[in-house]
Amino acid sequence: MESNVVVLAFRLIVPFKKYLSIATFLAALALWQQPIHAAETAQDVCPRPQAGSVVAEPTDLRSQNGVLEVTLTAKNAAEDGGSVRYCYIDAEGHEAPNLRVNPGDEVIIHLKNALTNLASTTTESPHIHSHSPASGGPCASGIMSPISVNLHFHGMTIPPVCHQDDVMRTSIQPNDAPFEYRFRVPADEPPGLYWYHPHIHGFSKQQLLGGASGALIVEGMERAKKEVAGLPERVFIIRDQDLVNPNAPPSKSEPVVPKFMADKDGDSTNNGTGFGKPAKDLSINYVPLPYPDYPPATIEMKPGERQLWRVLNASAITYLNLEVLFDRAPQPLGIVAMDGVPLNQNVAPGDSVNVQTHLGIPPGARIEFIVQGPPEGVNALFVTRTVDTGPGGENDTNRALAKIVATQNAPEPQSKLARSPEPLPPAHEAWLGSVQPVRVRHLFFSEKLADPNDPASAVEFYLTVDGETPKMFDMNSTIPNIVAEQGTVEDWIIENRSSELHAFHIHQLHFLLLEYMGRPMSENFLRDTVNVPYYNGRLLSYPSIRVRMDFRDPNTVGIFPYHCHLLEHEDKGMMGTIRVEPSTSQSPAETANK
Ligand SMILES: [Cu+2]
Repeated sequence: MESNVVVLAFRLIVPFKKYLSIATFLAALALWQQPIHAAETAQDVCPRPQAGSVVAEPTDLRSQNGVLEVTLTAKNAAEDGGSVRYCYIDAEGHEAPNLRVNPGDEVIIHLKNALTNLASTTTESPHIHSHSPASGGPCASGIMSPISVNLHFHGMTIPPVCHQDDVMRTSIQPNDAPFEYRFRVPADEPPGLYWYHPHIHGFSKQQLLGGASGALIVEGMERAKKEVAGLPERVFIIRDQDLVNPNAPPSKSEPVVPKFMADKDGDSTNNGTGFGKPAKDLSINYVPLPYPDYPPATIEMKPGERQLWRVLNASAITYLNLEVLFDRAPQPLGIVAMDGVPLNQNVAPGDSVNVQTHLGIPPGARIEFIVQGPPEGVNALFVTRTVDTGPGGENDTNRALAKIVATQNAPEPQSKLARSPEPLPPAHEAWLGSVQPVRVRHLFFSEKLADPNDPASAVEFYLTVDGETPKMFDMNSTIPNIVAEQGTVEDWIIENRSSELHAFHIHQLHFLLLEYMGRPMSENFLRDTVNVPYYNGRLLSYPSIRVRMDFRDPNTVGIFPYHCHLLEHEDKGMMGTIRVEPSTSQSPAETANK
């Protein structure tokens, strides 16, 4: 069955021509990220494992008596190649800890900004504003610089206000006092994998590439999916980063990419072959997987053991297409949740576990699935296959993430799901698919060269409400692009008029994918990030998706963004804002209570 979008979204479309280059922008960025000569190295500040290491689980920080209180410090340091590492460190020095909470818990995070300005003192850095009391403080300044920091709790239905999940104005500067985030996990937040990352517009890509991200887990998956009760669980965070060996030729074991498909800087734009130089290196729980040989990390499991794998694509721009291979044969993976939402919670009885052999995951998305470990002695790999991102997209190559080693001596995973869980109460809201939308909106992704006559000029990125003139998102704009009303649901049709993939994401809520490329979908789960296929120049209409947006939760009231989750695109303008106004009518439930 190809009806599942996990498969559909990545059906190969043969690229025809490539013409967009991001190299100019990358080079310009690198110019002011000059290495500093300080006693502390990047390895001291944000330590990272060696290539080939055993994949270690991030440290678990669990809520106690209904409260999770942690201190996170944002740090950075220049690497030799000119890239900058970023990390969030907890009070004990653990990098990117897993924040584990229960529905209804209170979360308190003291966020300290210990970022240093790594720009050369002789070069003026772009967009860096000095912080002064006049700027309004962390809740109002809106300062967006490479040394500003904040937190977005991706996927969580919590209010878009300062100290909770606002990213439009909230910005903490290096000299600010520790900033307090304090919010309550909604009692009905679906159990699953969410994540935290900085959302400093203009600098998101750079901070994510540097490694600033971590997992936020709402406990209780076993209460929604009895199939995972008692299973050991693993959290795998796939991040991307600048190439460690940017000038290396491809590995000799790879087929040669025909010259006409290679980009002028090597291979960093999509050549459609699955080989050649990728746009970015990947890492798994910070174990680097550097081009050109991609030495895999190591995952140890007991032979034949079943585990729940929770995989977060925390990449800034790299798509994943995950597979588990035993002696080169793809293995069945039992999907239980997407984007933090368990499958089939609200609809009529049906398949509870969706079995697939490959899993397409756009940047920002998460997938949780049951894996059975290999028997001892079998050559097993966890890989990502190439993704055709379109002629204008990045080259996301085939590569191994980890070899899976079956051994009786494998350590017990540090976290296990409860064996006899109490089932979750039934949802109190109607399934989104059965609610009548109050309106249909049309939006589109598009791109334009800043100078149409110069193919080397910068690319501008737009996400536009149909009927308006495309323009790059302006952080200073106070007029929302869309106004909606709490308590309603809307259908949005989102087109892609560009020659590369984009990943649509909206804060504060989940949506239901109704149509993909004009074909109706029957998904029994919700998403917060979805791939939008690219235009190949030959189709009679632009590729599109149709999603049902859910504004029923009172926590969606306020102003928040929607954007492309390829963060280079977001940083360069592919974003808009929505204002959800309080409901003007009483909900049927409120009326019934009177
Ligand atoms: Cu995009």
